[in-house]
Amino acid sequence: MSEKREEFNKDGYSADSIQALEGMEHVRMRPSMYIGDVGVRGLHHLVYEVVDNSIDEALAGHCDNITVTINEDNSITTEDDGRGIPVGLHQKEGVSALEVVMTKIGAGGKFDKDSYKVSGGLHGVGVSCVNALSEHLTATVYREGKVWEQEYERGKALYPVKAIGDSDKRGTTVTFKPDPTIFKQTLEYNYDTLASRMRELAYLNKGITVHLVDKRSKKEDGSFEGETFHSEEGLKEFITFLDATREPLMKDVISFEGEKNGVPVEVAMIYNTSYAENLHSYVNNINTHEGGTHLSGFRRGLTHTLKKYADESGMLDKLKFDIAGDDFREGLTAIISVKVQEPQFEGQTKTKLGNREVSAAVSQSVSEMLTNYLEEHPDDAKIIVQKVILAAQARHAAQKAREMVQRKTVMSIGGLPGKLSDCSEQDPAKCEVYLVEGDSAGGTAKQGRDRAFQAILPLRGKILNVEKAMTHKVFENEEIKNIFTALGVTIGTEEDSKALNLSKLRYHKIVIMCDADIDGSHIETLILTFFFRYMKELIENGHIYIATPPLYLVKKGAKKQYAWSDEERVAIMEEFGESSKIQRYKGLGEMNAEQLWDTTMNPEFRTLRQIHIENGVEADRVFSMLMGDEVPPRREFIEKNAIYANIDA
Ligand code: 0RA
Repeated sequence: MSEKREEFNKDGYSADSIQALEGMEHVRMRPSMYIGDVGVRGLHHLVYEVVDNSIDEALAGHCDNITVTINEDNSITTEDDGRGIPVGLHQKEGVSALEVVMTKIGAGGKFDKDSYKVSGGLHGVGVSCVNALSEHLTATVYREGKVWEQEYERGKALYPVKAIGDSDKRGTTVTFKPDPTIFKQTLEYNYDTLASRMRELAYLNKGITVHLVDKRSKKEDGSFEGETFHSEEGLKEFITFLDATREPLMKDVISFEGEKNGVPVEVAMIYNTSYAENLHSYVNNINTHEGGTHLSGFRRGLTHTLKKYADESGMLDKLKFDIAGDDFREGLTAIISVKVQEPQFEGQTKTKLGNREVSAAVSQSVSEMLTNYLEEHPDDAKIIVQKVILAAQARHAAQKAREMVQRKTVMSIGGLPGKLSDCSEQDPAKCEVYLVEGDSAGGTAKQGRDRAFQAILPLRGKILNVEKAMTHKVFENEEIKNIFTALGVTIGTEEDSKALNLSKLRYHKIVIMCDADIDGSHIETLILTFFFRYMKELIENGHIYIATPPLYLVKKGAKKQYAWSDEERVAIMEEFGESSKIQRYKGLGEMNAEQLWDTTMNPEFRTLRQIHIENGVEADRVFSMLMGDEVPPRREFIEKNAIYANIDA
């Protein structure tokens, strides 16, 4: 690299790289524009961004292994055995290609036109963005018999790339430590979050091996916690993993892959005995949870093919009902993964594919491949058609039940459930409703609340497990009807029987308040399952919260303090000294109205946990596992609880 040195000024930068720096400054000024947010999500996003580069290298056929290590200090190291980022002079920029990749926004792998580059994180911003947002980053490249290195601080190179040794290895290693002045909320990596993403990447890119190592936790034998993810069959195995606790209707997962009009399409699907539709779609390894053209293409191809097959089989001849699109997807779990060269992302969270051409490509691929499959597997074909007929029958029953709910909702005055104690405020943005476990706690909450803006809806004991119930049973259930009418939410339009209408939502905060024990957690999960399956948008729009009642009251004389955990209790007892008295709250019912207000309902002091969906695919799997047929390992879930975020609200 020595002959290039003259081109650097005294700080080691060429004129062009100064321009690049301005881009980097912009990333630091507006990080959310590049990585979504600077909270937990953004922090994890940094890892995905770096790993995506290695995945690209693997997709180009040059890399088999990727290792992600969470270091003891919560810095991250990613290693791959690819070709290594080039270290030679980049003609236009006048510095090494490595420095360009690391310090120029949007540089990516542009100088390698042959590579089939389709991955790239949610925002596709590249590793330079991670560099800009790291207090320190080291890039090490093994290439051409040498080890090359360059370090950076907050995106600025500390010295030109240098050779630091010899090696016959090939690959790229990046270690970065997120900048605490940017990530103010937390710097701590969550193992499970990274594990879900690495597992997902292994399923989406079959053949690649992804290792995850957590150096923060040592096992008894001295090795570190970690997992290795590898899938030979890709999406097919992903479906098996997702549906592990559902009962399949067929022996094998249906899977196919092909390419239409330059769009590679991969699909895997299975029908199970449940009533839920679980479609997950990906574009360039990104979960498009708002769907888009690839998903609508899949739906169209599926409906068209199955309908044609069913018509021709004569199985529909005696049917008195029409068959709707939904009916073809009841009990269906499917994953659609496409690779698009220039994806256009739309929607609120930029996770909806907009490219029009993809719709036809997917629909044609699915039609062709599924038609072949049905012809070759007549037994499976018959099972699917029977399931569709059952779904159509159930839908008609559900339609009737739903109309009942609607009718009640429309007449809003007098139509509200008798058990609802409404608030006086009319502006939904200022209103809250507490869904309270049990009538007695409901009574306490009613006394304790601020009736100006807090409404109370007591729910009787365990609400229906919607995961196991047919749709019409859900709409016939008293408690669930009450939730719909109290919230002012209606469901189903002419075109889409599952569309939610939230325009008349009566409360912007919906707070689930249950006992702080295992039963309470179970009820919480039942209610969350209901929202996840039937009113997902309420979760996505941030309307759903969980109240956190205290576990203990510690008293000494006139002094009293509440504790939400055993550690807190111990700390308070130490502070109060000997002879402090402890009351353990086994349920909401043991608190009086004033205590409930002080600890759990008063906006000034309470902590509400806002529910958000971190990973829709994983959330789907967890709900089906918890609430499906198999005895649920609920306790473990409640302790680990991956879908909650603790946020003050
Ligand atoms: C562009 C060209 C070449 C390699 C890469 C990019 C590359 C980038 C990353 C990022 C992480 N790991 C990576 N591995 C490789 C190689 C071009 C060549 O050798 O001909």
